[in-house]
Amino acid sequence: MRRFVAVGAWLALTVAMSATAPAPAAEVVMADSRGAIQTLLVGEKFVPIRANLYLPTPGWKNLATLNNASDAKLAAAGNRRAWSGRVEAEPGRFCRYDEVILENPGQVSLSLHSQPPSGATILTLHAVQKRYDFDGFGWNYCLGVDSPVTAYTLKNLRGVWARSEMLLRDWEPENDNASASEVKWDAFKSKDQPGSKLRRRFQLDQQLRKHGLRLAVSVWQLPNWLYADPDRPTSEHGRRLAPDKWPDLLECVASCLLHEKREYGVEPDLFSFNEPDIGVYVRFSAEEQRDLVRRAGALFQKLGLKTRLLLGDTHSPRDTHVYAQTAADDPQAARFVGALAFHSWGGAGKEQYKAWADLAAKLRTPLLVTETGVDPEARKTGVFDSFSYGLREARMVQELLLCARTSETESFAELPVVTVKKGSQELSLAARSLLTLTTLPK
Ligand SMILES: [Ca+2]
Repeated sequence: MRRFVAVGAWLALTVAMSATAPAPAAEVVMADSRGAIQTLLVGEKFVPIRANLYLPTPGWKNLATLNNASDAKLAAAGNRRAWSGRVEAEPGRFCRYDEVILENPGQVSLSLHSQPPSGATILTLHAVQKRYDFDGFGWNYCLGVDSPVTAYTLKNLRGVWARSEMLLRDWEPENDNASASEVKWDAFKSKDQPGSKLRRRFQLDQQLRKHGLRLAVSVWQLPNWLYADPDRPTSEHGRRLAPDKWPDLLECVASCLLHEKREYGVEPDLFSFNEPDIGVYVRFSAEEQRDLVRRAGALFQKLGLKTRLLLGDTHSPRDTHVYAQTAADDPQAARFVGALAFHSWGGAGKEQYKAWADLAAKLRTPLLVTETGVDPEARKTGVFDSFSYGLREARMVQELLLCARTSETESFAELPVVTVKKGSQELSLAARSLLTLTTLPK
């Protein structure tokens, strides 16, 4: 799909002046030969200011900017400088741009416009062709749940799903007893104290339910005593469950779910381990995940829990469907799968997304994108707080919607087909039962 965005920007920078200061000289904008602004010189001080033009480009390479401009021309007269040129948004297709900077005492004005290549884009809504389903968006409440972001998003955003963390390290920091079949409830319940992180977690799940959200809970970390390598740092990836601790793990998870059901009236819809394919922070082989689905699914059913297994929940969308395939191919496991999921970090090709959609169709379950985003480190670096990152993320969501395909699950509501036509190219937006959970900043 060819995408162009016409970007217009106007910026006025006013520099505070003392009333007793002498008449100021004009401020000076430092820009390169193409018009990309580097700094602003105010008096004798340099103020680092960046202004640029960003164009979405196909695939996952960097966005085209003024740094890629060609045929740039500069015309200067008095306090006015004007640049014009063109930026290659994709091979052989150029956007024109015009930029004007006016420098006045105490104020600098900038205008920046681009024009997409000519040619009409036709959008047609086929309202009678109802073939696809899209459940909606959701949110991850796994990090910084006490931040204002949680309260704000619950109040202001309409979601369908939410994902929270199952805190097994807080639930069973030490083994309750030597038997995995006898739950020592007093030991467990004593961990659920007023003001504890664990209590807050259960209360948050209650809040999410009150907002009408369906709920998936995921385990990130185990208590150290359940790991095969209990002395390794908790932050390391790829740690494994001790082979003889399977019954203890299942007791730990099931008792946590039972406690939440009895004391808080909440039964999560789905349960998973976060990114088990690479072990953030518990690694399971594909066969081990199949066994987890079989064993946990059977135990939940025996205990009367409605919670089903979320299969996959992999760290990336690229060819990772193979990891989930093992459990999907096993009838004893597949019957306990409530949904299929991957994380979209780094993006994927159309065929790679389609492979996930095919697997979801085979399982006849919804396909969830339980973490949607471009860069998993963005919340640490703050890079998400930029125009270019926002564009990349918007494009990713669009591609997720495009590449997931027809739902064969008839019980779901359906959405109409939309066709986009530009020149000789035409494509249909096809969303099957798909959910994206945005990862909220900490
Ligand atoms: Ca135990």
